[in-house]
Amino acid sequence: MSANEERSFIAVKPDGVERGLVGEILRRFETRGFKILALQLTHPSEELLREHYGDLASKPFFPKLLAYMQSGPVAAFVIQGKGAVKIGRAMLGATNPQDSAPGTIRADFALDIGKNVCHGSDSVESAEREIALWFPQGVKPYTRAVDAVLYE
Ligand code: RTP
Repeated sequence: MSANEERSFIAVKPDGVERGLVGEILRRFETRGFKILALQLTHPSEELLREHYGDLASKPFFPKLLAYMQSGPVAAFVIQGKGAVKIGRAMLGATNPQDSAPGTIRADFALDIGKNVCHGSDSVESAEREIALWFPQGVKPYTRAVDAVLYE
């Protein structure tokens, strides 16, 4: 996979969907130059969420997190492009919106860590694991003429 083909899994959590932020969040990734590779509105099962957040199972906030993530649909999507994981995380902002830098999604749209609007993969390895988990049907690559203009 070339550097320009790096992928990240991004999700607008139920509070973000409820508040009508899906379009705004997608727009930020699209206008930055990322290719939207997959896109779906889904009601994640407890099983999927336990797998997704496996490393957090022992945390005291885990039951609250499961309930939050099942409180409504999640808009799940895959972005592709140079630096997708690192830039994706930077665009979301710090996990706790109280610490998120101005201009990031969480700083612009959230106040509380338990309602922080969005998720983004934290490494290339977790991105590939999360994409396989949320899109078991697979993600089909496609070419865009604009990439010839976007990258040097
Ligand atoms: P995410 O996976 O959602 O992108 O968040 P993250 O990597 O930045 O943060 P992580 O530590 O993996 O936490 C996952 C999600 O759990 C909720 N959380 N609540 N103290 C709390 O109440 C607390 N800590 C974390 C947040 O929704 C966080 O995004």
